Amino acid sequence: MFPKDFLWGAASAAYQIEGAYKEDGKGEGIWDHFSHEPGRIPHGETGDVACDHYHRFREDVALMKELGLKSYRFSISWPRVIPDGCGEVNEKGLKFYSDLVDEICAAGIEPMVTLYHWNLPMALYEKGGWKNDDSPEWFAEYARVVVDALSDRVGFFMTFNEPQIFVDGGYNMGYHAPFENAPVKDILKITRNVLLAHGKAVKVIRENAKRDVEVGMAPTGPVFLPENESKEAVEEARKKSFSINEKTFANSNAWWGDPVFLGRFPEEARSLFGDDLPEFSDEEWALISAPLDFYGFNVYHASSSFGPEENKYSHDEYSYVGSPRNSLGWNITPKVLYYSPKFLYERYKKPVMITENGMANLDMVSLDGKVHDPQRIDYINRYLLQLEKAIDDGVEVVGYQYWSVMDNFEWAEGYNPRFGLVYVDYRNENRIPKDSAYWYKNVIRTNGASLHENA
Ligand code: GCO
Repeated sequence: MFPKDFLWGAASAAYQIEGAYKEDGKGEGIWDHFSHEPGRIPHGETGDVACDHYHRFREDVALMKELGLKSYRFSISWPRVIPDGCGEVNEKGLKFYSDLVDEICAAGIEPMVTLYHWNLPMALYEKGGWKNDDSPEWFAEYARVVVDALSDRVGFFMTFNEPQIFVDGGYNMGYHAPFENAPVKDILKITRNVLLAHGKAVKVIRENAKRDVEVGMAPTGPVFLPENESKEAVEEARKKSFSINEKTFANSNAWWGDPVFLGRFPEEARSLFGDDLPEFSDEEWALISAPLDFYGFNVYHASSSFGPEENKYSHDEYSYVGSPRNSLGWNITPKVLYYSPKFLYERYKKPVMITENGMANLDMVSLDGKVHDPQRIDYINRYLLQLEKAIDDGVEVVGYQYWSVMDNFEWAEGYNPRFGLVYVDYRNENRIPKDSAYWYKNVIRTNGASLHENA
């Protein structure tokens, strides 16, 4: 059973929905900049206009209210609030978020703020971005501005969204802005700065919040499923879910989770990097690992699906020739919503909040003018039943934020993948709640009881 005050919600991120990329004094971010480079995004798509949420937020919040959301997770655009990244504050940009928060609160919805969902101010990138040792201080200053403006009404703050993706994907693998393939020593330096930035921001939030706040982070990371339910198989899956290697360490769970929640690097880190492993003083470790209130986790699919050889099907129940996938080709693996909160809760001993989970689908408007998305309904239903099972087995889970509240700009994939509960026609910005939106409304209304109707 889902707990009484379970936070049923949905999520978004500033660059993916806002548009208004140059309006009211907003500065340029790395996503603004790099999406304009030819060849980066299919069809040259950008977030310049996106869902035009900047101008339509009242209509969007009215829809969220209509769907009965209890919480809404969104992010603040750093360059909208501080155009050069540090220094002068753009009051108009800040007012947009203040008005948005007012609107969300008036709708009876709990606002949840993510400080960093990737659109680093370009002016800071030009100074080295996260490679610059001043970056933790820049971030703390930005956090201070946001907390001063919003913490009288906002009760949930998250520092970073998915350091795995913006560090490994942005600086190592180079498939996200700023599209770099930086050497390992840079990734280690970025790690150091991002961890310190996190710690400093948490301190700023704790010391300056005007009401009681819950503070967390929203990482992601590969979670492996056991091949069967035996104790050995579960231990094997757990071990793989927290292991790191020298190539994709920054994409792992433990690389970020262990420092923040356990105050140390994962065990293998020293043997992998020797003296190159970032050093922190005792005070710095205390700052980085200051207690958080929850472990936010973004999760879409399990990683067990492929065997050890890349692209080889394993023989588990989720990955076989023709197995169910979303429109990005991601495996549909409901059990990841059982095992990921379980593994994270057992290792880090913090309540878990699913800060993102959802399905990209080939949604279209039918002849009747509606958007029928039975696959998404089935996806959420299956996943939530597994989450409920984790709760029944004693895992503390405090909320679920469906990704995403509306269709939006899916980074390097552009606008083709549609994750929303609400369909967006980008030609005219019309919104149409999909069948799944009304279905989710009923899940929320019954606090999850309706999930059992078809199961
Ligand atoms: C991420 C981000 C979201 C994505 C979503 C679907 O996980 O990449 O947090 O911004 O849009 O996860 O890929």
